[in-house]
Amino acid sequence: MKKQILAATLFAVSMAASAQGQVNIICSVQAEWCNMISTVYARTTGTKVNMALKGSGEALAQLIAEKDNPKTDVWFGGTGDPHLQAAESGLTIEYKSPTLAQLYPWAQQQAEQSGFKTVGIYSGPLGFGYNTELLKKKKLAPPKSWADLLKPEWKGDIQVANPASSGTAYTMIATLVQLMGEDKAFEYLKGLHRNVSQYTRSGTGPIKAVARGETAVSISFVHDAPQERMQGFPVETVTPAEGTGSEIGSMSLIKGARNLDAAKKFYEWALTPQAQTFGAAAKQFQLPSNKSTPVDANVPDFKKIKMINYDYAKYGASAERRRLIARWEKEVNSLPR
Ligand code: S7P
Repeated sequence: MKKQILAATLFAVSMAASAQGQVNIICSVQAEWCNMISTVYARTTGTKVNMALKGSGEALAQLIAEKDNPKTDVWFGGTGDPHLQAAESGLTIEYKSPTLAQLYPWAQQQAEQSGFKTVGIYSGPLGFGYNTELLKKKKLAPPKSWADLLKPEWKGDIQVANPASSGTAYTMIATLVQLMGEDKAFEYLKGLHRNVSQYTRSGTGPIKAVARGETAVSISFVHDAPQERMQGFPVETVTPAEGTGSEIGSMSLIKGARNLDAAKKFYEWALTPQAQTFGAAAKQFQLPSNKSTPVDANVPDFKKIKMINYDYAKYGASAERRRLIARWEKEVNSLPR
């Protein structure tokens, strides 16, 4: 990994002469990765990087709020559905990167179906996190399926994010709807609601709560767990037996960006294999979108997971996303627990 960081640094240094000015980025991956790319990119290109950290749902809300007076140039990372919604709502601009052909088909497809207003930068599957020590204490077996999460033994012991603020939680709803059909999925969500102790604002909150023993189980992206384990927390993950969905973490250029040239340079850099190694270097283990980026051993192996054929176009559409979240608020979140 050290060699890759060096290569990425040298690559960025070689760009230093041409890059100038500043770039305003909303970064929707975890802080360690955001801070690393911000520091390396600023130091090696001479570009001033102003970076704001926000989960995907919150990032979309900010971009909507600043639509008439954009303060952001690039939106880096975060679940793909809100990026597609931003594209559809005219918040982002079309840009066909010359690097597109170097990306995996799922990343290119994300670009094509948005009219090239976003692009895939990583992917990762949804699953469950669990605290091995807490489960041992409670003499409970790890959940293996969506059905298992409805068992009374998990009452008050499951955390998941709130789909109104979290792209991760919206990915869960869209996954369940595709897996079960919409009405059955909502029946399921009502059952799950009885066992949920807390709907967190951000999608990464629940796995951190599991790691720290604040709750037994979370619904999370499985690539968010190894980092917790590396810090010594007793956390493992599993993907549900019935099948699961995944995110296409995305990147978009903002319409009305004040620093468009600098934004495009950052965007191109972020698609290079060298820049994409910073994910794993920051202990974030999504699958990178450039086919030449080395894949860390901690990245979940999609071939071993039962994946649904997630319809990103349908579930990334604004109307569908708004409708499903409103239905969840009305029929699920309003219920007592
Ligand atoms: O970096 C970890 C990760 O799980 O967080 C991203 C995203 O911001 C989550 O957004 P929400 O808080 O809105 O759920 C994911 O894209 C990424 O994999």
